[in-house]
Amino acid sequence: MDRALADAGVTNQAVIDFVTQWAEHTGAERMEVVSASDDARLLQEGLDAGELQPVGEGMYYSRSYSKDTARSEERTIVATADEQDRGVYNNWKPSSQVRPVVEELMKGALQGKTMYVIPYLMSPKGSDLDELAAGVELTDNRSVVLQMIRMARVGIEMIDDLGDNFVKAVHVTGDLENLQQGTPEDKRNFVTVADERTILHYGSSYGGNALLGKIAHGLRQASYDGWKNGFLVEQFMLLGITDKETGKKYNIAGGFPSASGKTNLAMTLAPDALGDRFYVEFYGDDIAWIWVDGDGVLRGFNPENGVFGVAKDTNEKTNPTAIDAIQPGSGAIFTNVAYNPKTQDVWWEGKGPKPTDLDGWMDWKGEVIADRAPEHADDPWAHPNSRFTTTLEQVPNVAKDYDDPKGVEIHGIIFGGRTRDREPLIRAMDDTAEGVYDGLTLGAEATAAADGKEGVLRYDPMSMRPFLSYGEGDYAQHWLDVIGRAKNQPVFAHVNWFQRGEDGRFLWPGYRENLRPLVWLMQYRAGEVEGQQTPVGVIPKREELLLDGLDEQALADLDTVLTIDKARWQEEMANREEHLGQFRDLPEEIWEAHRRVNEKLESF
Ligand code: GTP
Ligand code: SPV
Ligand code: MN
Repeated sequence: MDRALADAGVTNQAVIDFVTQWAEHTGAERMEVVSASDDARLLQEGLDAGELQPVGEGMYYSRSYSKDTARSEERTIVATADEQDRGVYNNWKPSSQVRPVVEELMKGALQGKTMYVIPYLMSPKGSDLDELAAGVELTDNRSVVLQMIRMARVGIEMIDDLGDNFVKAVHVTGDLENLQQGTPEDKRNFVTVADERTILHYGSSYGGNALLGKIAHGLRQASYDGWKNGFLVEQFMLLGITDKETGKKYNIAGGFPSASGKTNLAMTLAPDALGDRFYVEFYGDDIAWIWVDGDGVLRGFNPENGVFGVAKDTNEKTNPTAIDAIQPGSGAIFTNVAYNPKTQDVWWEGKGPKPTDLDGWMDWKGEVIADRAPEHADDPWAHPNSRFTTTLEQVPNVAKDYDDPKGVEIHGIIFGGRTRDREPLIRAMDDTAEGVYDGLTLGAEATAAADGKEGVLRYDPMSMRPFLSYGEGDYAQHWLDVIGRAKNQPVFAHVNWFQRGEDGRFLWPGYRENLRPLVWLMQYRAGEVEGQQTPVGVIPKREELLLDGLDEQALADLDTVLTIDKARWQEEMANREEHLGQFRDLPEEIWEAHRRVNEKLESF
């Protein structure tokens, strides 16, 4: 075991101690320290073992166990020694109570197996946050290693010089067919011991449950670290828009709940979407770390190295950029989509026409589609939370400075979600407290990204509900403190691409067209348009939006998505009061913002 560490060039004694202790505890038979340069070999091993299947040249398919296809929010716990860290949403438990439970589940669990050691950095190397971005994930699962290589910067050289400053992350897959997922006897436990910077996840090989650098560290642990160290960690996309006419560039960060449009927004606003005037650059699609630098400038970066995107409805028309990023040779991995071993092809709902020749096609469960019983004929081929994994490098409009450890200036912060009524296309807010209040009251329909939640209306503060690590009142105060320190106050906005008509259709075409309201927001911030005041923010005047090329139906529906429904909003305000009322120590500034909006609505 020690040899494996020495051969891999690990000299950091704290890493050696951590790995050795867990190798003993789990009883691992072998150990392998991995780096990004091991990718080709591990892919071949995965293919040979049947864990992966080829998709054309240089792309891969994997299927996870059918009861293990999304994050489990009920089984996710934040543990610390201090009960003050208990929030409404973080599922807080005392670490003295939960740590022993997971440790017991992991004891001896790797007998006869290989323990992969994944040293990683959740940041571009060389940032001021390196010490908080470093981690070592231990896992028994080769597919998890391959995903981590895509999603993080992996290799001992990333962290060997950082001493004990790394997150200790242990992942054990467990016997997936005998974990009683979703029953009262559920054995899965996904624990972040935030004050010990330790992550212990047992019982899944899927995405946010298993790629510990991404969600458990990059969002959950990091939000705790950010609270203690003065920066924000959010489930945000990050993009830049340049107006070639004025030469100005605006960077916008934004929170949308899981599977609600971050990847698509950050990627698909391709340069040609609105004629030739704007240039759009991709920075990140799921996580942003945001801070105020020594000059008082609000900045942020994407700590990830890749994209773990929702496959459903990704196609040449909705998101050509994503399609470009998952071409032969890209190294992309598709998970839980439909697969055809004969043609080595993949398919998902909304990819394009459904294959008419069923020969060879298998659905996300691995069942032969041609053999389906009649009552299952219309079941989806792909799981609604099926995904593709690819690296930032593969994204054609990735920003030149995407891996600059200094990050980029942030000019705007937006929130949005799946909201079928009430929320207009866009409303801007200049006041920071009102912007923070707006984020805290983000309400939307939940999606298939979490087990058993699809369609339920719920509040999801800043889109961080599943990832919050401490109390919401403290979280709100932290937001006010960090943004308050910036000399470049960002403009805030709430957007909604998902308003529906009475017939259920989306009233706004969305996807690439979402550039139009964002351009309006840039122009609003620059004082080039003034919009119209409403109690809940400034919304565009119809003529201020760039409408060239927008289709007839969208033009006809436009007035509806630019309307504030007073009665519906007043109903919402009562719900908000109840929602905010649950939070301990909510700052008075947030209540004041709530009351201001209420008063404005009354006289509207
Ligand atoms: P996570 O990775 O789970 O955090 O999700 P995300 O917020 O990045 O979601 P993503 O962009 O992958 O979108 C999820 C689903 O919403 C996909 O099926 C998209 O096709 C769909 N979607 C995204 N943008 C739009 C839009 O503007 N309009 C409509 N109607 N659907 C959209
Ligand atoms: C999400 O669920 O918000 C994701 C995907 O980004 S996962 O990595 O599975 O958490
Ligand atoms: Mn996400």
